Amino acid sequence: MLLRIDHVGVACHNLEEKIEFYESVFGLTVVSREVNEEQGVREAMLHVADGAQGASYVQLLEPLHPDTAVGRFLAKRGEGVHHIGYGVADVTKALEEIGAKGVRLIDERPRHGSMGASIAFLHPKDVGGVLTELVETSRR
Ligand code: V0V
Ligand code: CO
Repeated sequence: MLLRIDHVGVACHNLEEKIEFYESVFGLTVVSREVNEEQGVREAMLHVADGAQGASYVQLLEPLHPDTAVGRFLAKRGEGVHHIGYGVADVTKALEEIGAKGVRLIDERPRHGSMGASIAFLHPKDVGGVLTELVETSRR
């Protein structure tokens, strides 16, 4: 069901500073920057690699307000890995299958994600403490 790691989401206080860090230390390149009001984030995707099943990225996330998912995470835990995003062929189908196994779905239906993807989150409490995102990419 999981095709690849699409992205690792990293929570940070200052997006521009973290982009500079990833560019200068790892030589990564920003391929997309978006504000996603629904998710409460300003985010950037940095391309890491291309694989047979598609590309993988680091997603840097800055909260739009303290009272958002990433804002609360930063206040509680500080900067660091926030979620893992796995590529799936069909996010609606994956949600059905995973939900049927008793895993709590944060999103019952797909939401708008970075670069035109359809995304949905699974509750970290049911995934061993890992906030897990399913990503159906619009890139083919
Ligand atoms: C919270 N918890 C986490 C966590 N965030 N555990 C692991 N990883 C995380 N990132 C734990 C937290 O420590 C609490 O456990 C418990 O879950 C409830 O958290 P809370 O402090 O009450 O925080 P809430 O109200 O923010 O709820 C947590 C959830 C929320 C996961 C339900 O953050 C959420 O709905 N996230 C999904 C949306 C999201 O994260 N969007 C931003 C990325 P204890 O302390 O009670 O044990 S947007 C994105 O990735 C996009 C657009 C994209 O990829 O394209
Ligand atoms: Co993400």
